Amino acid sequence: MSVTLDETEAAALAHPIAPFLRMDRMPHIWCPTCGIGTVMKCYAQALGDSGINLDKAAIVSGIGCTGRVAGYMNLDAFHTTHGRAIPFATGLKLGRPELLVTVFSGDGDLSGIGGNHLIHAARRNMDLLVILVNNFIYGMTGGQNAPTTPLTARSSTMPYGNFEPPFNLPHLAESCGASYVARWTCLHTRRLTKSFTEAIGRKGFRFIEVIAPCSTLYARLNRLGTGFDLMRFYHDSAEIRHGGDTRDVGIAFQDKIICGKFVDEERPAFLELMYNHYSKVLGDKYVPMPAEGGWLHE
Ligand SMILES: Cc1ncc(C[n+]2csc(CCOP(=O)(O)OP(=O)(O)O)c2C)c(N)n1
Ligand code: SF4
Ligand SMILES: [Mg+2]
Repeated sequence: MSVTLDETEAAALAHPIAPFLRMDRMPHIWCPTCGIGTVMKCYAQALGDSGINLDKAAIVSGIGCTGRVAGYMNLDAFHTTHGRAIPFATGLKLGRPELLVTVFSGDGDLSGIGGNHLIHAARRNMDLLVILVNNFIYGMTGGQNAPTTPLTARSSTMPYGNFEPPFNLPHLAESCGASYVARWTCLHTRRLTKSFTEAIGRKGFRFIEVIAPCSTLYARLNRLGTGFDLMRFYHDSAEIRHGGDTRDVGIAFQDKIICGKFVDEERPAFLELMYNHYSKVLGDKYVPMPAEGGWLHE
């Protein structure tokens, strides 16, 4: 039986995730078996599960293959400059405190060029949900070494294997002050969706790292097979350790991947701290930012 293009398009539009996506922007740019689309699908599903009004959700990405996500989501979306998604999102959250502001970007974007913003947003317990897709490499620009490339793994700029120690991102986020820290792979679609849904409902700096294959560059340079082979590897190598000590969750090349929710603490978040402080020192003179933004809307 042959399927026509019209039938394929109709089936795509009828998909439960379609209302969360800008279907007019499909097909997406990602390579077959790249993991980013799966992570985006889990996020869309979590938005639906959380019941949030989509007019109250905004998404901010930097540059990279993962950075394309903002452009595909049917939300108020901002595709910002490389490494600057977190400061942009911070400004947005301060100006429109009632919004759920999600940063969705890559390991290079958020922990390389944007690493300084990452640590300071965590330190402030800024009210942001940060989803970092870690494919161990700079995907979009040709597979250069990233701050997440495991020791000995090959990249286009380390053809004889990486000798720079990589970041252990959950530990970095926790030690800087993040109040929610989790890691999953894109094979763990149900757990990942649940984690996103849970984090949507929290305040403060919520950091979720998702290990996902760059099947075109990282897998090819390291002869790891196809994206499907990587999914099999995730299946065999992932170990779930809720509450695990983040000091022990660093990733070695083709070794086990510790997943789970590592941190979930109730701590005063940035907006709450700011409100309490100014209310105390300024009293009635303090006018907090109202919902729907401030003076720009008067
Ligand atoms: C200021 C600046 N420097 C460098 C680049 C080139 N650049 C674009 S994307 C990227 C790396 C993205 O890597 P990552 O965030 O891991 O995303 P991925 O493509 O792997 O999803 C780089 C270096 C740029 N666009 N702007
Ligand atoms: S280059 Fe890698 S990260 Fe980018 S779309 Fe292709 S598989 Fe995904
Ligand atoms: Mg990357």
